[in-house]
Amino acid sequence: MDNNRRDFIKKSALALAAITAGSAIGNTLAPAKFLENETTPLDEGSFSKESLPYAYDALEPHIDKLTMEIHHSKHYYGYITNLNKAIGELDGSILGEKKSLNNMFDKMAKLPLAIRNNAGGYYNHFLFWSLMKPNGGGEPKGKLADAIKTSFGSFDEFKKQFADAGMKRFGSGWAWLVKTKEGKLVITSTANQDNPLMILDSVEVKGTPVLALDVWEHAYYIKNQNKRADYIASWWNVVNWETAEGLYSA
Ligand code: MN3
Repeated sequence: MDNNRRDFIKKSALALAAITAGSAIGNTLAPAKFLENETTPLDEGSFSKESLPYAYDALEPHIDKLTMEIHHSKHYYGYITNLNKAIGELDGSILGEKKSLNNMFDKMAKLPLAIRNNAGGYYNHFLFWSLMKPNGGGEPKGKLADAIKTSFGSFDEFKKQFADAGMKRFGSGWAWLVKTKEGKLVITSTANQDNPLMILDSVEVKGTPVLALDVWEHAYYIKNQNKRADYIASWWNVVNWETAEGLYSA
């Protein structure tokens, strides 16, 4: 187990808790519960279905209410249901007592595809919901803004490269801004529900997620049909840069 990665998940959950606790939008996403799931065995044997930290229509007009409702109440809840089922069916000796996401991501190469898809689906969406907010967008501030400028030349150039990563991901997957172990900011993408914390050969860039963009069609087809570029352009208007700054600094 890599202590940096373990620390990251703990710290990012704390950062999210601190950020959302201080926000005016109200939080029912319960990062504390997420943290608990990270640090203790799942005695109850289940990851619970958390509410969104804002209303389904709160991201309108950029992301529409029906998309958010189906995405959250059907797709996201489906990952959690199937994750719990897959954990229940797992040979206990693989994960041992620590049925945390971090332990699963660490041992992903040895775990069934159902765990990979659904643990990833659960965690990736948890980040995704937290990285959006009503009246979001604009530009990051402070250390993250400086790091983006150093790494990519300018915020506009970063946006272009990040959107490209989302556009070029063939089929379903995610675009990521990742802080590597060396502290570098790197843009990457993963297939399906894989993420940069999973120890898998197919995950090209490993590190701390700072931004997560879902480019599965279910994230945009109701409003944008097949036009992923339109969805990505809209998404910049709802980015919660405070959460991203918290993840970067954690
Ligand atoms: Mn999704």
